[in-house]
Amino acid sequence: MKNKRTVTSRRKFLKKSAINSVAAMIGMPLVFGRNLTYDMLPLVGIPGKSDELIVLNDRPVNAETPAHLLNDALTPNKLFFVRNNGIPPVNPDPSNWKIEIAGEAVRSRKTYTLNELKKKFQTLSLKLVIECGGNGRSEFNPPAKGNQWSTGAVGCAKWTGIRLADLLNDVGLKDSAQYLGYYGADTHLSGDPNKSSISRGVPIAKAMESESLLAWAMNDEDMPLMNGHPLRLVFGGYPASCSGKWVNKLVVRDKVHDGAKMGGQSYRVPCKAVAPGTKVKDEDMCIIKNMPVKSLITFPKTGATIELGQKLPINGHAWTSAEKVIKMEYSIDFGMHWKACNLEEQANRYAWQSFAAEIEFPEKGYYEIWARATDSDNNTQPIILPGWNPKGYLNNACHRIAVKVV
Ligand SMILES: Nc1nc2c(c(=O)[nH]1)N[C@H]1C(S)=C(S)[C@@H](COP(=O)(O)O)O[C@H]1N2
Ligand SMILES: [Mo]
Repeated sequence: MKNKRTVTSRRKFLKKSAINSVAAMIGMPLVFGRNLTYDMLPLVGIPGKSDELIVLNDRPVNAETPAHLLNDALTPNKLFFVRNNGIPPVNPDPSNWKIEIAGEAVRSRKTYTLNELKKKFQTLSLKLVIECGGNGRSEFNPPAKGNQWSTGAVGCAKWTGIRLADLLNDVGLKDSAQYLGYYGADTHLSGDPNKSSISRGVPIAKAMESESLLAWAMNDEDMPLMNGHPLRLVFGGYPASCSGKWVNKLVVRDKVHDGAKMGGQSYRVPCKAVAPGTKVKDEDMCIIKNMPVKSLITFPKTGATIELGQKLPINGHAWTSAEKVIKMEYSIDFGMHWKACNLEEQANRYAWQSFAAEIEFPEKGYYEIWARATDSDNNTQPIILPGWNPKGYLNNACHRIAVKVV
């Protein structure tokens, strides 16, 4: 009992400003809002998000996009998936936002306001895919613990911000710089202010790539709170866990960053392939770097019915961490024969490329459409689950949908 009371008293009740901002979101007064704590935000759905997202967890919020809602060339903000490890900041203020650059490999620490970033550095926009390393986890057998993402922990948005390299060059790095780590303003699920929910990062070479961004806008709008408003990192081609949200501190390290979820089994896979179900020691696990080539059929929705003699148009997107996707194919006979799709040119590196095809079916019956992408490194998607790993990362198996021809 005593214990319980201490826990309760540590919970933070909503401040007036937060009550007002939630009320603004819902569009009506939150009458007993003062009785709510920060970890009990109202059940009105995920702020800024469509209720068509599939919610896998509400504490922390994790929601994915059904494949047929990813059909747009750029994923609309309200449909972009959400993967939180902790509790997002409430009502972060862009006009007061600061980011500190520290760590043992900077010449000297510096702090910038968001407004300074906007004024001082060149602004650019890039179309970049971010995909959670655990996307596709639900297909693992034996199953892997964690959010059971099917195919929808991925999206491609137009992100606007500055090059991370411009900022790091302005700060000045020592030769010893090896890794970039981030910290965000979200809080740990326990409420303990000294713990971060996640603090990952990327090797310094990735941080300095010209597509690595610190972004404040998404598809020409303010970024939704759930996607890191007002400032986040965006690293296409790497697991999205590297793309820190609500970032208020970056550290340039002279070794691999050792923040929360960098070690142990998190975002790491066996350095050498293991048999399904194998327990792997932490020291035999390696950090995930580049994400594999992948694609998704976004039209039609699985289960579609068409009449014999009609041509079925299909659409989707393909992406890779290699230079680009060079070939997209589909099969309607369970992988015995493959035909080419039309594949769009890439807007910029790490943007997804849309594909299309028109399919004719030989007779009435049940079909599956399988799709597979091949990238410029000559990697092709496998038909079944590739390399099983304990936490269920990096499933880039072909996407398949069902079609009935009547
Ligand atoms: N500060 C912070 N950054 C974060 C996370 C988080 O929980 N907190 N989740 C990471 C993970 S695991 C993923 S997959 C992506 C998800 O980005 P999204 O929610 O904008 O889709 O954000 C990453 N950045
Ligand atoms: Mo993730």
